[in-house]
Amino acid sequence: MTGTDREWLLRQMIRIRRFEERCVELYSAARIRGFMHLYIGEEAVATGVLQALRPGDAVVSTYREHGHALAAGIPMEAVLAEMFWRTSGCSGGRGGSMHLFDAGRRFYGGNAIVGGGLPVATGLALADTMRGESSITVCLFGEGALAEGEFHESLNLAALWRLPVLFCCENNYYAMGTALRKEQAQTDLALRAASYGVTAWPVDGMDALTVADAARRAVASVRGGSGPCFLELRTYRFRAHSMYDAERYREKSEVEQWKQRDPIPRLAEVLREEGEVDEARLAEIEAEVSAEVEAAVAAAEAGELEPVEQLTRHVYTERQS
Ligand SMILES: Cc1ncc(C[n+]2csc(CCOP(=O)(O)OP(=O)(O)O)c2C)c(N)n1
Ligand SMILES: [Mg+2]
Repeated sequence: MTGTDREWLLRQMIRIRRFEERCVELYSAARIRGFMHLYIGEEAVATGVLQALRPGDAVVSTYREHGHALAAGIPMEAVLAEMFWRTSGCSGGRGGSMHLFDAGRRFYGGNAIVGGGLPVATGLALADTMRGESSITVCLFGEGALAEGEFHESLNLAALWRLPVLFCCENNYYAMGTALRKEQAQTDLALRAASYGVTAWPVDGMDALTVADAARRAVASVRGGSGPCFLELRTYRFRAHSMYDAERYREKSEVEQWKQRDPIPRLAEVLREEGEVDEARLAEIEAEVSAEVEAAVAAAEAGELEPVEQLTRHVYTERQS
């Protein structure tokens, strides 16, 4: 990777982190309401995976998708406006935090259903193949999805039909309060994917450079027609499952240990050591990101709510006159 690419990774991770830290404040002030799931700690996955894509590739995500949406290029203003339910939001204010969507960028959500994205991604890849397109589909999901039938159906069909899907499992070791080790006998998730004939391997999901390398290799293989790949990205969420969670299922010391592997200072340190950024450059990036976040807040605050008369739009087919 060139120095510019590596700085891009760092900048994206900082954008996601600062954005969500601001979202916590806005949530506490009741400016954002409803469910909200933070990605803090997992930023190396979204940035490392999505940098490997080309325009025209599709992305399917989960309810923990602010980072995926930002790294996929959806403007921060459109993401935050969506969380404020404004018409200027990327889903027209009808989706909120869990349903960020941007068909133009081929970002197909944001999905509240655990495992719900896997068949969507498999179907998108099938459609692209039938149309003769060279695009691929990346599907991001938590390790909780492996307990769903959709995981097994999707991996089987994608492998059987050699579809261009990159399955990216964000293994943060917990599905709400359920620890992976208490739920599954086989916790080597790449092995489980491999049993379907899918090329699969585990990746250190706390290191953006490692994720980026793995994603590039996997994307090249998928685009080259070798069928689907599966990456088990081992990561950790530093915050609660959602905004309401007493976190009684894990020790504080475990969280602290994982924080030692925070992907942002880790990459900043590498770039500093190799002379690609210095303190002044880091401060500049932070200042630019802070200005971007504040501009997004101001734009979201100023955005309009959809008039009540239009609430049934997109629910029923509109009568053609
Ligand atoms: C089909 C289905 N079952 C249960 C739920 C409730 N639920 C919401 S999030 C979640 C945990 C999923 O964990 P994981 O897939 O590991 O993703 P993470 O939240 O860790 O990113 C569950 C069980 C749901 N949304 N959908
Ligand atoms: Mg999980």
